[in-house]
Amino acid sequence: MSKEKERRLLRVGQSIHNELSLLLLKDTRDPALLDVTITGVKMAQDFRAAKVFFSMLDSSNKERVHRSLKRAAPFFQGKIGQLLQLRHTPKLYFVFDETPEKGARINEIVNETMLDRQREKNNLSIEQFLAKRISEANSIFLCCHRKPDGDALGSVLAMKRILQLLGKSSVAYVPDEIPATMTFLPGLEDLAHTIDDGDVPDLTIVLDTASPLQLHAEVANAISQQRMGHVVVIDHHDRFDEKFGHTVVRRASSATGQILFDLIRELVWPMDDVVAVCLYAAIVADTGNFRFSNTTKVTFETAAELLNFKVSPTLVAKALFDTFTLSRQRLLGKVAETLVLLNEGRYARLICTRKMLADAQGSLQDLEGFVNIGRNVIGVEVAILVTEIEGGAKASLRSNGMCDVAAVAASFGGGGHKAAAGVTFGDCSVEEAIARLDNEMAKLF
Ligand SMILES: [Mn+2]
Repeated sequence: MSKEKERRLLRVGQSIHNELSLLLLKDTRDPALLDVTITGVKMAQDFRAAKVFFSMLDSSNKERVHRSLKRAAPFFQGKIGQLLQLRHTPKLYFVFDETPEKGARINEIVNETMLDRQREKNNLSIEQFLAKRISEANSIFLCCHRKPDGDALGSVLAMKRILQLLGKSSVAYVPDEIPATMTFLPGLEDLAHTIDDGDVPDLTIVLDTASPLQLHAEVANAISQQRMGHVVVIDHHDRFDEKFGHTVVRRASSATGQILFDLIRELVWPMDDVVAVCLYAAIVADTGNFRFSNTTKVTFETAAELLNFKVSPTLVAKALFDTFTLSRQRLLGKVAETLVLLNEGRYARLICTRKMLADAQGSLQDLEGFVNIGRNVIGVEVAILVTEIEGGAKASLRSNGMCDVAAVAASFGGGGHKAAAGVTFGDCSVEEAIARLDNEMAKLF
């Protein structure tokens, strides 16, 4: 076997090892699998099969655990296939690890997978541990990322209501101004806009937030100074590297609202019309009204369940997606008029000048989504919106998935994904920024 192939086998094996460890922590519902540790993965030479070695703190019920793992193997294979995007998803064969010294190493490995120590001692799942923390807490603080979107705000309001139904009062801190699109959400009047410095909560639940950098600074500071009690993070962003929160419920769900819905089921939390509206809004917001690629069968099943409560899909969709300020509508007309197609109609460009903004009495927030005016034209592969800002310009770049606009943004020091990126030009006129962007975009074809 070549050295290169040997390395690849090891690498794939290690990735499967990591992903399976996380899946066992986060995605498994089977209580028999709670204290299973993956101790090693050995790939077959053709990459089509993998032997997965497992061990347990208490090996007396290893037969039962082995059966559970075999049953769950197709589920794990499916997840591994999605996560690693291999040409062939290897078939997983679970093998009990007989090596005696492996037992002694288990605690070490368990720590590596970020298991909460206390939960480990009590042999609770993360979710059970969360329920225990909540029932023990006398004061609970809720928050989410700055400039909350529908998922963040809906999740905070749903969590506050669930706690209330559990007989727990809480402080939900959202000091941001709530956009008109979200004022229909129930419970906004109970949000806190200031933090009481003297109060140290027992428990803080951070929703829909991948990193403390996304929090309001006063909350992030209080957390880093350990003034927020035990910190729980409930989130769906794909950021496993972030060491943030004492207890982390992070799942690959469409929305944080979806995770809360699943937790309600798993932990038998109460639910009412208020919780249902908030969760429905959260899911609709993050799936773009069931249009984005994160929309799955589970999304629709969850929505159907939520419609058993007093929820109006029409009202929620109209509020979130068809509610605009007058200035935005005026700007829409002005910006649409600037649309030009270049490079045989494959590149669409839109402009918004400061004068247009001033004439419409609009703000930069009004421009959200305008780049799609260009991208949605038949035949267009990439679109940009160039916006004149004080002392420079900025641009949003979108592609239909075939061209990599992140590379274009990167060439000007910007960033983003293949299909959506952004860049800011300081010290440069809007005309100059356009010329430079046109030049770079032309290289894509
Ligand atoms: Mn979200």
